[in-house]
Formats: sequence, structure tokens, C-alpha cells
Amino acid sequence: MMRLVVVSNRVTMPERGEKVAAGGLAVALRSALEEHGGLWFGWSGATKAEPASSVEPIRHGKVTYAVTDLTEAERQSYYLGFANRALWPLMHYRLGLTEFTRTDYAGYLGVNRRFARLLIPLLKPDDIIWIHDYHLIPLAAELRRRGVTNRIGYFHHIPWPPAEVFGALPFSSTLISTMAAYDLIGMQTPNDVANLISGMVALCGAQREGNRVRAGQREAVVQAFPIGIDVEAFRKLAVASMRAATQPIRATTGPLGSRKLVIGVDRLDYSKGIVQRLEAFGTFLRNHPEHRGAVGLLQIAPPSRSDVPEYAELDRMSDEVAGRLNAALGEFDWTPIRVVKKAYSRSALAGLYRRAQVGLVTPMRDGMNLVAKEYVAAQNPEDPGVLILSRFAGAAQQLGEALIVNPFDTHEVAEAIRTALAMPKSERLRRFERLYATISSTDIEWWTSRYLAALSGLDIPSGDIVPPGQPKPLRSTRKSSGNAKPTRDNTLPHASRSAHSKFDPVPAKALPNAPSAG
Ligand code: GDG
Repeated sequence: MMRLVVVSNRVTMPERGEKVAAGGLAVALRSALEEHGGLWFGWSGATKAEPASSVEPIRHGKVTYAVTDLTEAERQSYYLGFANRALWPLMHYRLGLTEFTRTDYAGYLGVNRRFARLLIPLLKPDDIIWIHDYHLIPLAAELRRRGVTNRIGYFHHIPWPPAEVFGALPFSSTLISTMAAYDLIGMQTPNDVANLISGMVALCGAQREGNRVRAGQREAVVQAFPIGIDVEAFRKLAVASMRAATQPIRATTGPLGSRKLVIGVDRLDYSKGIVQRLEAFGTFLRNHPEHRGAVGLLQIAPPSRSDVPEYAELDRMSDEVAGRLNAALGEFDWTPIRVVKKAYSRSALAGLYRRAQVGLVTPMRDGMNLVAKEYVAAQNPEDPGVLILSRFAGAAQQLGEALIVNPFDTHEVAEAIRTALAMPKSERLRRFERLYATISSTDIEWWTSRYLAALSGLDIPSGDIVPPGQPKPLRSTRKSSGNAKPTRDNTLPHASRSAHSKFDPVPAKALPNAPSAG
């Protein structure tokens, strides 16, 4: 049985009493690690003066945790700078918000190099390595450069934009070429798969065949694995929360009585379209005054990344827009919009979703959007609410029975709110049943086991590595990862050592050193 090694930007450590959100991605990863016994490596979330040159693994049950602190300069350049001010807006198609500096890029590459150096002594020959998200794009190339031949997979949680957008990033060709160091690249949607593959072809001269893409001496399979949630656990949480009538539920059911509730739940992030959503709700009330006093919007928006200036601006803007609309449209006994900027328990969220007649999920761009799936999971199957979903959320590609809207079109969103509130029960039931069937059959356990089956089941060919400068058509010698049999029990089939040990490491020159800062 191969050991699983998960690498993510942040690692939540049970020993430190850090809580993992129930039903979240961290829980799914932790249970996959517990299933097989495994190692979880990443940033502790803390900073200290000197960079560490080694890590002390800590065992907790069947999982070993290995975390490192960052220096404050690394946190600024790698995390706040390149990851959150350059890659995050760029990947969400927001070129106008993308802030690139060479210092940040150097810091990003530097942390990825240090992660590689720290991880290598902890690796065993048969480990399969699963790296998560945009903070760690060049990590596989750094590991290959140092001779690591293990199977390495990557999952990209956010969108991947077209080459025209990604290509605006300085050093984009170099960065995108490092993706070929992975054996399997998981994306949220087929659209992201197409953008990444065509970006690799356009920006670094990669060759493609179907969902395989080759750059330099390496070949990666790129495939969509839409992430899911723990549907059953979330459904139970919603039922229990309503029964217990916790304080947030009492507050929305008690004094509001028969008033209807529209709910939005998002990290306070410009990709989520919160300001545009508030405007759309205002338009709905202006255009349909018969609903005034009868329905309210509750927007839960816990602050995130408040060290980044664009987030502070969003914080201010959302207060301003909600204040203006409430002043113009509210009554002495009715406030149309409530924006609460704090995190609630998952149980409270689940109960509020179930209480709300409409789930308003209108990101301007989103990798998947788990809130959309949580809203469906939490509904009362006998009297379900209606999901309004942005066509620019990855979830829209699976959840076609939602009311699909363009979040840039305030009028369209306003009309969807009206339609949702007026929707007959028979139609709500019909839509809900299909949505629920979809999220149940593609839940988080399905996602984890399907990805790991694909990564561990890849039949990686050998002996056809093309020397640089001598392109040769790709041969279909690799078994498509799409054929890998999904396993419900997360068993990792044991791939033969010879299958992957024949890979040549990426030559040392493939990933240039960090650009000089400044
Ligand atoms: C990234 C991608 C992709 C929100 N407020 C509270 C709270 N939340 C929870 C939600 C949900 C999670 O946070 C947010 O997940 P999303 O998927 O909506 O968005 P991101 O955080 O941007 O996640 C995204 C995801 O990765 C997974 O691949 O879907 O596209 O951007 O679970 O419920 N949880 C609690 N209190 C809150 O106030 N407890």
C-alpha cells in the first residue's frame, strides 16, 4: 500500500487544538490520510525570524504532520503578495486588480524551493504526493529538479483563465511550464482544463494530445474533478440545527415571523460578487415594491485577507452600499439587508440555509463554490428553497437546475429573485430532487477517491521521453486516468515502481532561478 503525502499552503494541526471545519476539504484530506496512513506537509500559519532548515514531524494517530513557519518577509511576498495579489485576481480573470512585483515572485519561488528542500528528507520511494492549489504551482518542478521520481498530483481549487489573461503575468511562460512536472493535474471544470492545456500550448510551446500535455521532458494528464461536500453530514447538521432552534435560527424565525429570507454566505472577497448582489437585491425591491417588508437579505461575510488593500476596500464598499439601500428602501420596522461580517458555526449556517427560501450564490468567478452545494444539502426535501447560481461558478456546470444568472446583470439577478420567491412548490421539488441527486453522487468522498484512484492508477509509459528540441507526436500509451475505476473505499492500488521510476527528472535548467528582486 502506498503512503499518501498531502501538501497544502496551510496545515491545521490537531495537536495545537486547531479546529478543522466539519465537512470541509481539510476533513476529507485528513480522512484520506488516516485511511492510508500519511504525511501532511505545509505552512503552520505562524511566522518567525529565521527560516527553518528542517522540520520535526509530529505523529497524531495514523497521520504525521510536518509544518514549517514562514519569515515575515516570506509571508509578505509569497502569501500576501504573489499568491493573493497576483495569482488570485489573475486566476479570477481580474487583470485590473493583479499586482505583480519581482520581489513577490522571488519570494514565491523561494518558499516553493524551501518547501521542496524540507519535504524531500521526509519522502519514501513509494509515496504518492498530492499538492494543493495556486500557492504551490512550482513545487513539483522543484522536487523533480532534486531528483524526486514519485508520482505527483496537483489540484487547482480556483479557476484557470484563458492564455490571453494568464499570459499578462510576467514570467507566465516559465510558471505554466512547471505544471508539466505533475503526473496528474486536477481542475474543477472542463473549461479550466481547456484553458490550462491551451495556455501551456500557447505560452510554453507544449504539445497536446487529448487531455495529455507535454512540455520539455515531461507529460501530465489534465482532468476535471469537480469538488463536492459531505452531503449527508451537512443535511443532518441542518436538521439538527433547526430542531435545536439555535440563536441565529430563533432570530430569523421569531420576530420576523412570516417574512421570507434570502441568504448569501461568502468570505468577504471581491470574486464573490457581494456588492453586486446587494445592488441586485435593491433593484428587486425597487422593481417589485409588493415584496417590501415581506422579505429580507441576510449576507454572512466573514472577513478574509484583511492585510490586502483590495479587501479593505471591499469591506468599506459593502457597508456603504448596504447602508445606502437600507436608508432608501427600509422602514422603521423593517431592514431589507443585513450584512454580518463574522463567522458563524457550521451548524448555524446549515440551519440558516434551511430556513432561507432563496440561496443567492452569485460570484463573479469561482472555481466551484461549495456554498451552492451546502445550500442544496440543507434544504427540507418536502418544502425546498430555490438556488440562484452564477453561471461563472464552477458549480453551475453541474447544477443546471438552479436558476442560472449572469451576476454582471443586476436586472437579471433581481428578476431571478422574484421568480424564485414565486416558484410553485411542484417546480421547487422537481429542481431540488435533481440538484440533490447530483451533489450526493459527486460528494467529497467521491472526489477524493476518484482523484486518488486516477493518480495512483496512471499507467505511466517510459522510454518515449523526447529530447528537448525534437518534438515527436504523443503516443497513446498512457491509460486515460478517466478510466481509472473509482473506489469508494479510497484504496490506493499499488503501481509498480518501475512504472514511475523511469521518469527522468526535469533538467536543472527547466526552472530558472528567481528573478532578481526589485
Ligand atoms: C476555494 C475556491 C472552491 C463561509 N462563511 C462561513 C463558513 N464558510 C464556509 C462555507 C464553505 C467555505 O467557507 C467556502 O467555500 P467556497 O467554495 O464557497 O469558497 P472559497 O473559500 O473561495 O474556496 C472555491 C473551494 O476552494 C474548494 O475547492 O469551491 O471555488 O475559491 O464551506 O460554508 N464557514 C463557517 N462560518 C462562516 O461564517 N463555519
